[in-house]
Amino acid sequence: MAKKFFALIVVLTMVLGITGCGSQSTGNQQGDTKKTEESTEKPKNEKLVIGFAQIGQESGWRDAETFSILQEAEKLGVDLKFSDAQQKQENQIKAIRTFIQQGVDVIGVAPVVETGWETVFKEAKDAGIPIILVDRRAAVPEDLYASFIGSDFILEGNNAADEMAKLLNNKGNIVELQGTVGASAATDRMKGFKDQLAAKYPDMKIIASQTGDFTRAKGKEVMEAFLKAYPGQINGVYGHNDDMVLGAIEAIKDAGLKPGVDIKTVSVDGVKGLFEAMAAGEANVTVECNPLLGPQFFKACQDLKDGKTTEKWIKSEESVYRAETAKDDLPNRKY
Ligand code: GZL
Repeated sequence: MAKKFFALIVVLTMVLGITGCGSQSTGNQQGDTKKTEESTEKPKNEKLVIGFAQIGQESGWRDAETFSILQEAEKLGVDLKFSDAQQKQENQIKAIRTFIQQGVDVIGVAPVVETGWETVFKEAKDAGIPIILVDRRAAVPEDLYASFIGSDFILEGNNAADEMAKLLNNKGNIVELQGTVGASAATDRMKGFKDQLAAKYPDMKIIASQTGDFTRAKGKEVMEAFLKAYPGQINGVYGHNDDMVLGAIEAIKDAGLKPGVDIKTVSVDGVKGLFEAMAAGEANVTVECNPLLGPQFFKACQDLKDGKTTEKWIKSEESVYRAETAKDDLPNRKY
């Protein structure tokens, strides 16, 4: 699935003249001047010039989000300057500074971690360029960003705990595969799950929790270690994203156990690969986290360019999907 998205991303980047992998798009050269007070107001009908500082390509979910941004930019004729930070905050900060120099209308960023953004966001504000947070939050004062477009990660964690309770009949040992340390999606999914267990499920226990950095490879590695450390004691695995649980499923099979049966799985995202695992009887539940944020993002950009205010939190609508309906759901899945 990720390979298909990646191929499509390559095609779209060629069409849009955008480069990735820790470097900037060239876009058009008109944006080389710094946005200053003297700059005249651009005519309203002029096309949007947008900078997007993407995290990287760590998961199928991330590829789907990038595809949605690129596809929507192409559809709307946006001059998109796109940067792939390869999961490094310093690359995202560099990209934001470049976008400021280019005088873009709006900067979008998916903050890889929550902290360390205040200085560069202030530089954008001083340059009169609004920031939109996409799919992850940043720990900055609210006046430094126009909107956060994304999910309620705490609710996702709550829902994941409720689903795990149903699978384990409210009793059992759980191991947790955390996302990137310091990422709001990881911090809040962990909190939501833990708070729900404390509030409703006294006989369910998290016996181990470690980061798999949202990647399939690391998810497999960490699950292998958990299986060695807790032989025969693990009833369920909770992953902050589907990709890490897809890696854990490989580890469970390598250990001679049946994923989805001997060890129940609950994860977040709703990527196609997880639906395929559920249809094969190797996974149990995915809590949807919608990555197709391109339309909402560029609508907010246009509103800001037109001088309108945007909601501080533009929430994504999401559901919970279970193995029982996976075969029927699969054809309708868009990522
Ligand atoms: C969630 C997003 C997370 C996904 C992961 O909004 O930030 O990052 O859940 C992705 O798959 O790596």
